[in-house]
Amino acid sequence: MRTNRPRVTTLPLAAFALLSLGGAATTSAQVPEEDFAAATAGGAAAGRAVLYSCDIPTNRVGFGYLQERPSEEGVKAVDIYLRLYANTGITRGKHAVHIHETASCNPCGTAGGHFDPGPNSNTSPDGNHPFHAGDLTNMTLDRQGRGYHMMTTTRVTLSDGPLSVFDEDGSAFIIHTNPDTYCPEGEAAGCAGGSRAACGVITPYP
Ligand SMILES: [Cu+2]
Repeated sequence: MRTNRPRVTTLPLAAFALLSLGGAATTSAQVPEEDFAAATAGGAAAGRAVLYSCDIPTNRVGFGYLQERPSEEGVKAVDIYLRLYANTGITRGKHAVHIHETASCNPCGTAGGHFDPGPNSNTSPDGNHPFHAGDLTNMTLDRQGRGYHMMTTTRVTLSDGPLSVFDEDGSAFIIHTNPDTYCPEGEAAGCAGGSRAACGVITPYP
């Protein structure tokens, strides 16, 4: 299987800036990946993850960026951007995306359940879904298995605090094989996306 590693990446900040200006949602702003460091130099907490295939763990299949918006609020807004490359073996269509509870991808099962800190924590992947802190929205891949995904969550933080993804054992993104149904009937096997297709440990960035 081939791993596609393009030379340029799409800068999430640029895309969000376009959105906030009222422009059409677009991910066309192409800048070198390294420029993300400059864009986050303002001191906002940020994170990144390199995504690897769960079937062939040496295959890099994409990446993710996270950036917390500076604010004095106890609950923060975190912008998340994910990209999956073409031809990685991950199929077209919708795929569940979550933050899982442990910074481990070898194998993907070691990422554990869904990130859900707090006194009522319930990390069961198919139970307590979609109420976990780490539950995110589906991403859609095109015919070649390529996709971009942007979302904003207020369920987690990157800075210190009770909702931080950088807790004692860290956190990881998981892209699942199937779509997330958000489990409308309650706990049902596979309702949160089933088996794991890609995994990326989230690390502070830069
Ligand atoms: Cu998951």
